[in-house]
Amino acid sequence: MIMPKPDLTALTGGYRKTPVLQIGADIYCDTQRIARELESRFPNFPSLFPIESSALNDLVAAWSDTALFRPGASLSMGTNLDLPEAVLADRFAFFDFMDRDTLPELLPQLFAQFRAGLQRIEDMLSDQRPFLLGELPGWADAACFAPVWMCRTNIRGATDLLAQLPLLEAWEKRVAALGHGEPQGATAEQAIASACSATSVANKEVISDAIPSLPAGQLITVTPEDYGSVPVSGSLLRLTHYDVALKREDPRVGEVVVHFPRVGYKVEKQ
Ligand SMILES: N[C@@H](CCC(=O)N[C@@H](CS)C(=O)NCC(=O)O)C(=O)O
Repeated sequence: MIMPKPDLTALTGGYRKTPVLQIGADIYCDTQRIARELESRFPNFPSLFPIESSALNDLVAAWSDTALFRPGASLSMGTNLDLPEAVLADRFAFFDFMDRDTLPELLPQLFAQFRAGLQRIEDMLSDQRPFLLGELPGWADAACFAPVWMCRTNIRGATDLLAQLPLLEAWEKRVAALGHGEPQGATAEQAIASACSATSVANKEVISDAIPSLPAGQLITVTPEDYGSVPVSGSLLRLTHYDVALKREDPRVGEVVVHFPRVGYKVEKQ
């Protein structure tokens, strides 16, 4: 739950956020990148990006990951200051947009911001559509469900906010009813063994109009622009307007390719 996360960072090269997707020797960081990978690997499952709302799904998810998540995460911390000190210290160091000393006095403003964000979800559903972008559930629903779940389970005193939003609550039930499939657990040792025995399936592609302009094989770092900004180093394998990927070696996991979204990440020459 807290740093250090030696098994995770052996795979990612330092990225420590939750969640990360691993398939063999390919490691996908950030839900934005994970969703697109699942979409391309499992085309026979119902799409996360229905054709009529494909790019909008990314935009709504980006809003949820910033304007909705930030006050939500701040409230999760600020209404739970009796958590174990090790967890508080880890999260306050990680979420550098919150200040431990001023958080208690900011709670009313954070509740206001979070409530205003929830209202946008209610408004998206105002024409009685079942899901945020239309008839079909998509990535926008999954992404917005997360802060609502956070509200229901972590933020003290916030379930009253949800009770004021009937369309949101009905939508929340529909999304929850989609379920979680049939998950099977794996240990960290199994994950590492799977990386060791697999070879990456990533395609090399560095586009000619990439910014910055870099050759494949260049030693680079990729760093989240927002918080948890640990740089990951390796040699450039992919750079497009959608994603960036680097190849790296680790004594425990062998050669792996670590993938990130392009939006929200810094790519720099080492
Ligand atoms: N933009 C990232 C945000 C990820 C994020 O902030 N995750 C939080 C949990 S909600 C986290 O990593 N918390 C600290 C931890 O799990 O160590 C994504 O969409 O995956």
